[in-house]
Amino acid sequence: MNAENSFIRSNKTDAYQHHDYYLMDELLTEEHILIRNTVRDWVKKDLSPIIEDCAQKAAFPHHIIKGLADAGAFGPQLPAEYGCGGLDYITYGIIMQELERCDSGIRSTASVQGSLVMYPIYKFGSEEQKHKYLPKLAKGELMGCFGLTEPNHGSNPAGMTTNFKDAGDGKNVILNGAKMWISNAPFADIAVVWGKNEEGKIKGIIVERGMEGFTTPETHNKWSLRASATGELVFNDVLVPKENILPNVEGLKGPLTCLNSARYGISWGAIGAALDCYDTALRYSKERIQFGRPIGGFQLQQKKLAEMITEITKAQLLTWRLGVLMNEGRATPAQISMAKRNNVDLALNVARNARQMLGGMGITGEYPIMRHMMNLESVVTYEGTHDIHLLITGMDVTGENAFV
Ligand code: TGC
Ligand code: FAD
Repeated sequence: MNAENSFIRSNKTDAYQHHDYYLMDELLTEEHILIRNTVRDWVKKDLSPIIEDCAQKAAFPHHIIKGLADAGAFGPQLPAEYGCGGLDYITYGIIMQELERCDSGIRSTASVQGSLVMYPIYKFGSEEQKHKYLPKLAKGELMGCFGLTEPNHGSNPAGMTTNFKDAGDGKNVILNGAKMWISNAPFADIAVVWGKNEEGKIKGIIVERGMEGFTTPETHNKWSLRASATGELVFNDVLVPKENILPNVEGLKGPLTCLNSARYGISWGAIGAALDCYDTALRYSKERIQFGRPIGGFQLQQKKLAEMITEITKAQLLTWRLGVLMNEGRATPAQISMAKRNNVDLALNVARNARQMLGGMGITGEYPIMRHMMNLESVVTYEGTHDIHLLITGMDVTGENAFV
């Protein structure tokens, strides 16, 4: 390494600097900024130094769960009376963005816990279920997962075959079936599972680790979200108490309502991954010398950076407005789909261009870009694929349903 090109850094140092091209911070409250700074500081101190190793080893860092809980990452938008944050949707988005600025897999862990496990229990659960589970989930004393996707039913969850029937003992149902691609499954203490009852109606049911016939084999050999644990949920005549059924929802709108909250969080999170790639490429472009000058002085590299910050800024505006609509209870599922699709797509494009800007260094773990890029290949697929969200927007604007 020559002195001119002294840019090579340890991947344990997080030198991220804040980017706010349109002065969006003026639209935030002091509390939003305080929470953002707190989460960012924690990420820089405790998460960034270990994340590359975790991804290389395909290991979820279990020891950070308490830190995530203390940072308020589990259900910040749910009411304080159940031990949750009692904060607004913009705060929730900000926390997801700070986590995904480090790694989409860590944001996934928090999204699943807050939006796909705590939210359905809060929204559709009985008072007993809420008091039993929510305070412990908020503190990270219990971790959860969300089982909707099946081996033969991904984009089309209505076709699910997981089912439960009355056990005939007055107390339990018998659950059978399998879920696939489930984030947090290998270590979750509880699973919110969507299955059909004897009438063929979709219901949510809370399954606890340790119930006989319930197993959670881990999915290996992922090239993406390697710091997040993914697995299956297998139910083989599992006896589950009837009191574990979520009483207050029936039909596909149950799980899809939870996805609205999680997709909203992803729309903020993906901007975090994009910002980290942009920040890395910008800094590199000022330090990497070729043909006797920093590569940031070449027009083709400036074009890449200018387009990155333009798209990031547009996404920041879209997402902030969506947050306001969420707070007012006016955001529609189609608006959320548009933001999820747009922001993940832009983040992938930013990552791909940033990787090119780093040349050969872009493929190494010395920089976070390739990890973000690979992670985003999952984010563009889960919670509804890029194409499914386009069809949701298409249906919304035309009134014609392309899914039937
Ligand atoms: P469709 O007939 O349109 O709707 C069935 C019922 O659901 C209602 N509904 C919604 N309700 C709330 N929010 C939404 N976003 C809703 N979308 C639809 C609808 O009104 C209807 O209600 P009702 O009362 O009339 O019964 O359903 P469809 O079968 O035609 O499917 C529509 C489609 C394709 C858009 C939907 O199924 C879909 O979104 N597919 C994508 C599946 C998906 O996103 N799976 C995600 C799995 S979880 C995950 O990936 C977690 S990753 C976690 C991480 O690590 O971060
Ligand atoms: P398919 O539905 O088989 O789709 C394959 C392709 O066909 C896609 O390109 C899709 O866009 C396209 N396609 C499908 N239908 C149509 C159509 N009507 N028109 C046009 N194109 C169409 N699920 C959970 O329930 N819980 C989780 O915690 C969870 N975590 C995940 C973590 C990871 C790392 C991954 C990769 C997935 C996770 N998922 C989870 C599953 C995820 O939601 C599904 O992978 C996703 O919904 C797509 O389903 P599929 O993989 O079966 O693809």
